[in-house]
Amino acid sequence: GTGTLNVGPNARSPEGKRYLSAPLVTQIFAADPSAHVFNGKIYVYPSHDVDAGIPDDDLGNQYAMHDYRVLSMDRIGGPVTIGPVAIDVKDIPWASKQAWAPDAAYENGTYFLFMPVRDKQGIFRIGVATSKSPMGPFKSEAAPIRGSFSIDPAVFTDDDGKSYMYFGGIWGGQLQRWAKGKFDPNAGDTDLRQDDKPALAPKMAPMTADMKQFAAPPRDVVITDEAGKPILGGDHDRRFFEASWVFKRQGKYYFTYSTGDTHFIAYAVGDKPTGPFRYTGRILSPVQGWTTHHSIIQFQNRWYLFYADTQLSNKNHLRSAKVTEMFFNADGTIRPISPFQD
Ligand code: FUB
Repeated sequence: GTGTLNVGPNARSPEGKRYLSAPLVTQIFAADPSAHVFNGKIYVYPSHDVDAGIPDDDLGNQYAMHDYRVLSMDRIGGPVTIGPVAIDVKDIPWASKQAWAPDAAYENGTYFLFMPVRDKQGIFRIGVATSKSPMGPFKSEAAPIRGSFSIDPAVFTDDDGKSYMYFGGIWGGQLQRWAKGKFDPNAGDTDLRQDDKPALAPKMAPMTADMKQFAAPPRDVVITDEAGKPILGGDHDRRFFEASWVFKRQGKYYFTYSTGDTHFIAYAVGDKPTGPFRYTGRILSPVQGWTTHHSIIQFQNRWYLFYADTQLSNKNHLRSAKVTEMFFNADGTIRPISPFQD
């Protein structure tokens, strides 16, 4: 019951800090919140965290989620509806386990759920499921997206109607095993271990008009430093780890992501959806818990950051989605957010 949860006005982090925001819901654990505005309403597509009793490791085996549920709300701060199971891994014909951070999109009367899940060989692939309702239930395609791999899909639709999927994650997300173009199970559990070489890049691919396949092979999303040089693998404060999210504001494209083992949400800015993107700064300092994974939406002329922490559980794999307003400076930079009040 919620009686044992660390929630309410007296809630404090293990370091005694007050939280910036309260969990959106306390009845279930919900992480990696991908928020969207459909028909004037906010829908959040999170991972649905459960406790499988698996100890923490660097590959994230403790993140053993097996279904998705959708959250919805009419306004920020209003009541949140928790949808029923939108799709279960057992109803994804190609999948085996670990239903990780999803995303969603709407196109031409259909809602799409994009799902990174391990296939029967244990390799992460990205699948698509469809519904006529934003809450689901969603019906899976028979096979994952051809040429898809790794985790954390984020679909961005540009003003011209073209959609792109950004994806990838190192360590448990397996991106390092694809560095040579095909899956290498011996490529290690973390990264390339080449700290003075460009870091592993997130990937992007344009989507077909039916949103079910890549229209071209995935290519690197290049993130550069101030001098235009690729961020290096050893630069753990700035290099891409996982959790891509792209939005557009005043003609600029913001590629936002998690730095993983340094626990920042960072951003890089570019002039085209294909990049390159120049590292610009941090959006969110470390939350309580190991992972940090967010989304950003504009709703009724304000910008909001959705994120997650372990306020309710103090366990890395039992996370709670939260939201806070996000502000821009006149030069387009984002005012950094702390997830704590003091
Ligand atoms: O929630 C499982 C995985 O952990 C996600 O896919 C990553 O982004 C990280 O949050």
